[in-house]
Amino acid sequence: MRFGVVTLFPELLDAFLAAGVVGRAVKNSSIEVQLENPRNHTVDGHRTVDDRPFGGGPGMVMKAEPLGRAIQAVKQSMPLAKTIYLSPQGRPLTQAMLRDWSKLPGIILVAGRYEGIDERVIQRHIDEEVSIGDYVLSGGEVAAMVIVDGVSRLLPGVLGHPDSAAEDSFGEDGLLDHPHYTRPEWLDDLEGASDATEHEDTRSVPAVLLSGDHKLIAQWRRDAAIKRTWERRPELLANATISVAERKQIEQLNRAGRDGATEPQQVEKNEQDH
Ligand code: 6GU
Repeated sequence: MRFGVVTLFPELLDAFLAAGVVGRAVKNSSIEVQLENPRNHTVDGHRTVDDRPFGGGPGMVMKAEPLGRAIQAVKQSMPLAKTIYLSPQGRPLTQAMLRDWSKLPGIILVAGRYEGIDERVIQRHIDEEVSIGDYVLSGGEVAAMVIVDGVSRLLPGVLGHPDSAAEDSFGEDGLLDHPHYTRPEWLDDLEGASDATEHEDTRSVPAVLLSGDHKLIAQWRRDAAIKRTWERRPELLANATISVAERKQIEQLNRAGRDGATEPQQVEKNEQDH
């Protein structure tokens, strides 16, 4: 898979492309990343990449010509790539989109800075505008890294274990992940540790995980994933792959949640922060 990233700050990606899962994917040529700086596509002495917005107002806008030339330079080396502009106005990113894109030969990611980019660049060069969430960042570079990471780890041979990507939270089944534990079996109280969990055992590991009974362990993990999704992201259950028996389990949780003393869940409307 080939990635192109068009950015005024290519150095922001250097450490990201050198470390961890993505770093390994670069080193073993599972992915190839071309960084292209619009600054290198200016023709004026000041190497100007931004200008004041027509119509007035605060902030600056990325100029069309250097940005357009940088995108074209990347397209030349990856003619079959999909070109994505990162902005809060875009379509919200999902795991399903990352899965689709992992089958493409190439992805060109255009990171804006300032108040935005000249709209004509979007009209001429962009296949899709994508947002990574309902908040505002100073530029698209972090979002570009999100996409490079999320797509790369879905490529064959990039993760160590072939099941690793399939067993993720938001894997094929659309559920959140179950909790994870490793050694030691018993964790002593630490000086200064939080007492916010006084009603929960934060020292031991659920006994079933030490039982060696793989069928029972798989069942516990499945239950835990469903319970967590129900508690934290109930709206995901509508599209999750769930058996009839598990649907009944969820209805049971809903009844207990309504009648019992547990926290009421919020399903109707998301909180707005203003
Ligand atoms: Cl993709 N870019 C920027 N600049 N801000 C964002 C975003 C993208 N997604 C959410 N906020």
